[in-house]
Amino acid sequence: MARIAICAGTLGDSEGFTTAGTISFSGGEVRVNPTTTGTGYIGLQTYGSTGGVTNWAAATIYARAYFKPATLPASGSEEILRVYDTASGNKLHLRVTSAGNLAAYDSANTLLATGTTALNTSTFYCIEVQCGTGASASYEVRINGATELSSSTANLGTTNNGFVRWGKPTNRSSQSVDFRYKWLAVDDAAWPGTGAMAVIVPNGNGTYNTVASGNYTDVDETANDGDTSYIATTGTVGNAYTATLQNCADVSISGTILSLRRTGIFKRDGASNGQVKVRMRSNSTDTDSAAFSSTSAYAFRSFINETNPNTAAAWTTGEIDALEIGMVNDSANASRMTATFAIVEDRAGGFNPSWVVAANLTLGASGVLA
Ligand SMILES: [Ca+2]
Ligand SMILES: [Ca+2]
Ligand SMILES: [Ca+2]
Repeated sequence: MARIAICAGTLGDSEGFTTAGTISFSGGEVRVNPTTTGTGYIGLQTYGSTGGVTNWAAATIYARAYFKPATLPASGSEEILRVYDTASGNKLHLRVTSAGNLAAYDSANTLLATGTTALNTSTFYCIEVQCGTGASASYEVRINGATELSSSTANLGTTNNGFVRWGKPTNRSSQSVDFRYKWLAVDDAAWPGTGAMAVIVPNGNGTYNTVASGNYTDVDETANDGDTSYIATTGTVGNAYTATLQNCADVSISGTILSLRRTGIFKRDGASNGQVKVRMRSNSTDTDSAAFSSTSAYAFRSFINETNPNTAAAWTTGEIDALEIGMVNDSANASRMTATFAIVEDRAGGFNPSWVVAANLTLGASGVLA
């Protein structure tokens, strides 16, 4: 295994993941800014065999986010990440103190250690956290690739990792904070390292276009618009739709491709549940997901590929430029797709996390100043 979740944080919504409390998505960032005792978070899980979000069950996970503490707690410390087991029990959490230092706590919420690096309120840092399993197990926290905190004898609980929440999941010191996140990744085999993400959206109708209504302009928005615009299938099994997508150069993707997540957002078209598959077309070969039901509410379906399933080798930017994604109808009942897109993660993206971004500038989708 490898990448088990990625979230660009730039689409304008939660990209299918669970959120709670004070959280918003704009300007290419995930913003968690609860006041005083308030909380807020985005929870990252993985995508099951039919693309729905579900807990993982990994003995060790490596979670990464680019993190900027725009407002630190005025006193004490507040959580910025919590790792949960498969039964929603505590494993490990990370706080930032009023001085900008990271502090790690074990499954009993007991302080393990406080770091010495002071995080600046105007800088994005690549924060990575390894969390193992066991009453005496390994954890490590890295800032921009350098070890900040670690132990091989931490009490991280005996139940495997289930999910993580970035943000302030629990109130600790009753302090207002303003935390910014982007480019969230979780891996179950290795440190994610640096990685920028960009989103490519439909820009034309592709190879397949046997639908009842709609075209690529109805599925090209980032924050999905529900029933305002959508593609509706016919009730014929095997009828399909694929869209062409923006090219890598359009969104500043270059170099080594680490992963590609393809997502569609589906519901039924009518009173009866339908059944659909997500289709991806690369090098004139179709890769279809397992079939899943479309129901009365829109649901995200996502699949991650670190390699191109057509070649079993790393993605090339040329292959991504020629990629098509869409859906296959697999039922006598019709279904709707309101949006589809792919999130592409590359190694560098031209982004140096040590850059200080001036207050009047913002970072674009791949970390280029916009
Ligand atoms: Ca549109
Ligand atoms: Ca293209
Ligand atoms: Ca739409």
